[in-house]
Amino acid sequence: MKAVLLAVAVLSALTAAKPCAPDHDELILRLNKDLLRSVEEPEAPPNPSVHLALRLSAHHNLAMENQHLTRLKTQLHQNLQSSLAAGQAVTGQLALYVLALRSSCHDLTSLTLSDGDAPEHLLSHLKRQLEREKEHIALSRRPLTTYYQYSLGMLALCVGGVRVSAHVSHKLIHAVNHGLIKHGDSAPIDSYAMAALALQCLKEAGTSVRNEEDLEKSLTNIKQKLLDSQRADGHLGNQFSTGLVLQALQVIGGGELRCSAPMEALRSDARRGRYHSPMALSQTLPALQQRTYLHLRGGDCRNEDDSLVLDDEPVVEVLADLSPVPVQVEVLKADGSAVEYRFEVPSGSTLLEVLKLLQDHQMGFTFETENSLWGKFLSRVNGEQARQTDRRYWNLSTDGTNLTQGMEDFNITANQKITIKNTGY
Ligand code: B12
Repeated sequence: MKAVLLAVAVLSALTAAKPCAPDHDELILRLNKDLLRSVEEPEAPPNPSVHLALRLSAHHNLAMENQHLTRLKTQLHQNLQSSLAAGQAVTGQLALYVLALRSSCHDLTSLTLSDGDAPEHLLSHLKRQLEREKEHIALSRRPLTTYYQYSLGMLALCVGGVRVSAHVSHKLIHAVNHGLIKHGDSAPIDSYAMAALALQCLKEAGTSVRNEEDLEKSLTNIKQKLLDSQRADGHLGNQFSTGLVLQALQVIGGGELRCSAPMEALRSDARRGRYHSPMALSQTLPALQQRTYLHLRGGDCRNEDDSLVLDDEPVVEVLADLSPVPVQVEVLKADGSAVEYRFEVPSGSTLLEVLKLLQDHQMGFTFETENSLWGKFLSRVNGEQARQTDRRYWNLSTDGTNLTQGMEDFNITANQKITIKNTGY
């Protein structure tokens, strides 16, 4: 009997230790280095989401992470200061900044911002931003920004050790339980994931909410939505939401995830080099390492590994196929008027390059972009601005399918019709 028990114990120990993917550690190391390399780019503004992911990782380059922190405390800090002074809503960016500082165990009370009055701590500003968002929800059933940013704000307060008011949390719980979280046509899976992280943080911190049962119900509802979002290829939502959704499932109890189909989908994307934008990497790497934003609550930044070094990037010679491909670009304005352009572009061009070529061809097409953490966001086309303040944006689709990447990342490789449509959300 003893021998049988021993055999079972040895077998289960072996199964537990067996990695589900033999290249798992190698993949993580590669992604970690790619992410670290992105902060070396002199032109790229410091990115709090990237900082968070670097800090949540098991391997570090402490000197480079410190330099990046300094850049966040100067450049991002100044940007936030200007936006606040101009009265803009900065909930999401301020929240990510707070989380980034927390991830480096920076004293949150040592930094202040001013919106015109006396300087105040970051967390006080964040509380005020959330109050404004909450009042906006009460008036128009929508936050000033989005529920994604609202949740990020709650998460950052919670991780920063500040109590989130029951009025503020109630608005998110209510929105989840009544299906009020929407962004245009796309299923707001990323937003549900962020809401789960925020609400679970409150639950774990023992923060009082208006109704405990409603909180539990909202977490159950989100869990069901996240599980239902699994596609045949393993992704939860799409390839860019899977990382955040895995983080959320990890904290709200989504079962064994290490060897799950969604985790394998992430690894498979990573192997094929599909996460090259720093933002995409930053939202994928923590999930691959089974680390979540809630781990920031307990981190003390002591005895950290400092072994991550950047080796010279291998020079990969890409024999580009620059043969021309025909492309159609259709612009649909808010009043329903349509204009179409047909021309040829070198195969592999990004949508941004296509639009630049079109603008240079002087066919009457013009466009402008705004910078964001995800890169260039198309904001104005043929003189018409799709304003986020009016809840409109230029939606991008190809042959009737919504793009899952922006203009800097999407490549044209075949004869395609791109539609740019002024859309409400
Ligand atoms: C809310 C949201 C939107 C809203 C933003 C409006 C608003 N007032 O917030 C709307 C509906 C406009 C939108 C549009 C698009 N989005 Co969007 N969006 C998000 C979401 C859920 C949250 C972004 C956020 O608030 N971040 C927090 C704040 C603090 O960061 P921020 O950088 O300051 O946020 C701004 C930018 O993120 C920008 N933005 C939003 N989406 C996108 C997409 C791209 C490519 C760029 C460059 C910028 C951008 O709007 C935010 C507010 O100003 C993310 C989910 C995620 N995982 O990040 C997807 C996400 C970023 N979006 C995505 C996509 C694909 C798009 C579209 C290209 C969809 C389409 N087919 O048209 C368009 C952008 C088209 C364009 N004109 O360039 C993808 C990007 C994937 C990738 N690899 O690039 C994500 C990750 C969703 C997903 N899982 O697929 N989006």
